[in-house]
Formats: sequence, C-alpha cells, structure tokens
Amino acid sequence: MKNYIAGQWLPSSTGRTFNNINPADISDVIGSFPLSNVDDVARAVAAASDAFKAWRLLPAPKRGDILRVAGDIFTRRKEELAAIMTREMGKTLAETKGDIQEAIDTAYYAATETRRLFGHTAPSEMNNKMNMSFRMPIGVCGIITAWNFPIAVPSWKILPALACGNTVVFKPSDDSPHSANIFAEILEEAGLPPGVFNVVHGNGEAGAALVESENVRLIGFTGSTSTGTAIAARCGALNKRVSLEMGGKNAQIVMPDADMELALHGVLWGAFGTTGQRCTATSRLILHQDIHDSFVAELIMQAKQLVLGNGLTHSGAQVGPVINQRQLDKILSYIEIGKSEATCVLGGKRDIGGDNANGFFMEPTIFTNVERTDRIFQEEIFGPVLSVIKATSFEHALELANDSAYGLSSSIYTRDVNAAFTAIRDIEAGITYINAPTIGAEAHMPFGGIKGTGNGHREGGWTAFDIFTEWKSVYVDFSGKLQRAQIDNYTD
Ligand code: UN1
Repeated sequence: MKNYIAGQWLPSSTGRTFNNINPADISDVIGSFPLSNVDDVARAVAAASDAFKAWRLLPAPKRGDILRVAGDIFTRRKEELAAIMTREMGKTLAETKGDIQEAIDTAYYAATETRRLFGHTAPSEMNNKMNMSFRMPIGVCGIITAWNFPIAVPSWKILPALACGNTVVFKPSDDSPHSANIFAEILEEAGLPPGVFNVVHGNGEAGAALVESENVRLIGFTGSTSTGTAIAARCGALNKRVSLEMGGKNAQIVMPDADMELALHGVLWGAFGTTGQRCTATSRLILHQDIHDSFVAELIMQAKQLVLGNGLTHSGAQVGPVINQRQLDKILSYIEIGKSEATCVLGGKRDIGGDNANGFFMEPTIFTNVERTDRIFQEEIFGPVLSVIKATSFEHALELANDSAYGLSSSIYTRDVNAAFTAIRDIEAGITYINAPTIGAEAHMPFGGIKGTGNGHREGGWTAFDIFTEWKSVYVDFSGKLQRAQIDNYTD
C-alpha cells in the first residue's frame, strides 16, 4: 500500500516500509506501508502548495458540494470501512461504524458551513466608507493524528480545513494507515482535485518533517501531551498556527441522589468502551462516600461480565484489544504501579484465553482505595484501567475532579439541579456531561480541553472554522478624497 500524493499512489522514495498488523491477532498482517522521510513529505507539501492556488479560488459552496458527496460515499462504504478499521485497530464493529458516522456527520456539517463562512460588517468612523471582514484560507495544513479514531478525528480536522479552502497533507498514525488510504479514495471519488489532499505514511520522522516544512502554515495534532507540547514549541519558533488535542484524565462523579443504574452504565461504557483508549475515556471515578461500597460492588459484577474478543470474528465481543505491544506494556507497568499504591479489585492481567492469546487483550481493571496523589489517579494510562476514589462531600468531589494536569471531559450523575449547575460552572474541563458518560462528543459541538489537554482551540462544531481561517479586514472608501483614520485626525 502506498502514499497518496498529487492524486497518485506512490511508494516512499527510499522504498522503506512498515507492517500494519491486527492487534486482535498479530499473525494477521494487513499490509506494508511506506515509511516516508523528509523527501516524501516535501513532495506532498509541494503538491498541496500547488493545488492551493486553484482550490482557494473555488467558491466555498462548490467545495461544499464535494464534501457532501464524500459524506455520501462514506455512507455507502460504511460496512466495508468499519471492517477495515476493526481489523487494523481492534475496536468492535459497532464502534468503528460509529467512528465513520462521525465523519459522515462532519462531512455534511462542513458542506453546509461552506455557505455560512460568515464574516462581520461594522460601521466606519468616517462618512462614505464601509468596513467588513472575511475568512481567508491559511494554506497547506499538516494534519497528524492518533490511531484510536482513524476516520472520525482526521475528519474533524481535514473536512473543515478543506471547506475553508486550505489544502492538506495528512500523516496518519502508523497503527491505522489503511483507514487513511480509504479516506483518500473517498475524497478522490467525491471529486477532490489532485494535490488538495495528500497522505504520507510513516512514523515521527515524517511527522517532524511536516512540522518543519516551510510551506506548511498550520499543524493540527491529536495525540500525546508530550509529543503535542514538543510540536507546539517548534511551531512557536517557526510562527506556525498549531491546534492541539492531547491527553485526558477524565472523571465521572456519582452523587448519592443519582440514578445508580444509569451511573453504572455510564462508567462501564466510559471506562471500558474502546478499551479505554479514548482521550475522553473515564479513567477516574469519584464516588460519594455514602454510595461508594455498594456502587463498587455492583460495578465489579458488571465489569466482570464484559466480553473481550476479536470484533471481526466474535460477534459478541464488547471490548477489543489494546493497540500494540508498546501500549500493552505501558498499561501493565501502570498496573504494577497501581498495585503498590491502591487495591486492584478487578482484572490487572493480560487476557490470553482462547483466541485472545494471539492479540493484545487486557482485562478491564479497577482500582479502589486510590489517593489523589497516586500516579494512577494523575497520569493518563490510555487503557481499560479505572481508578476509584471516595469523596466526602459534593465540594470534595469537585476538588478531586479538578485535581488534574488535564482538562478534557468530565461528568456528574445527580438529580440535584443546583449540584448539576454548580458542576457545569466549576469543573475545569472543555466538556461537562450531566447524567451521561465522559465519552461521546457530537460532531457539531466544539471539542477540546484546557490545561494539559489543549492550547485553546476547539475542533468539531463551528469553532473548527476558527482554526482553519485567517481574518482579512477590508475598508472601502468611496468618498473620493483622502480620509485619514480617526487616530491620525486628532489635532489636540
Ligand atoms: C479522541 O479520543 O481523540 O468523545 C476523541 C468521544 C469521541 C471523540 C474522542 N467522539 O467519545
């Protein structure tokens, strides 16, 4: 399988490749992909720079027409693409279909927004002069994303970027390259001109080349806080716009007045859906002391029943594998740390039963007696590991939720309207759910976080269009004489 540059499928310039394997069955090799270097990136950036000249001039609603067709093709290829995605990154078919649905929604939403790229008008200080502002595309955007949402998260960046008249070089994760190639196929079939969208596969070498490339004006990144922070530092030095969506350590609070069944289903889905590999996953559960013991007992019972398995061959599978050996090792090392800090009440081991022996399966794991200073309470693990902590009051629960270096998603289960609104106001996070789990953002709402999670941008929703445009202010003077601006007109 190849890179997609200027509408052509090309190998890497060195001929080097890497293998893409199925994390549910490591004997299943999906294919080899180009291990690209700086020359491959330069070629893709040159194609994108060239294509920008015409693409930015195509009327925005015409660009939208192409995105709408892309939404139709994603819909048509949903089943096939879901199977490809499950095979390369492991989450269940129901979840990979959801991943594609998010791209479909984003495509239609972005298509519609091409008719609404509103600017502002404002009164002028002078007679016979009009003031207005327009959104301008930025140029070539470098998009670097993680493997856990191989289609949805790239779509949040790529589709609004294209809608605004930018061109794109996409460096997908080397754990989910096949889905990225289908993304390219779909945009090509939808009628996107060659060079407007390009895919360069590889590892950090290709990503770094994209960040360093002089003609790349913007980097959109989803991934770890350490990589994102390093990218931001380089982009700062190079005067590039950068939007970051990084780690999370998301908390769900359960108060004694909550609907316990609902709260239980919420945390099961939030913590163990996508095998805990979402940046919005629930990794901290804050239980009010009055319901702590009964809630934990019920949670253990229900989590124990979750079925681990290969989503392609096991129709009952609810929890897939983790993505790779490196991630499995990281999770297992955090479990050792957890055992020295707290009490492991469920799981804690790799699952090697039956067919799962060939994959990176990890038992849903729960720790209780966790303290706020524990590493398993503070650090992102990115796996099916939940840290449960006891709160003595509502205020204490909020304080625990906010005791984090991250600030992406949050949740509270309560029937008390005053508690709910206080939480909305006081939880330090980009997203707060009331009586719903920490995961499951909708495509047309701003998505992102504060503190160690992001750098102030919000993708998804109308705010994505702020990331991918520059403002142009325009003054039209139809007085026929030199009118000095107010600041140059005062004599005293
Ligand atoms: C991510 O894990 O990078 O909120 C994004 C959700 C998803 C997005 C997760 N729609 O669950």
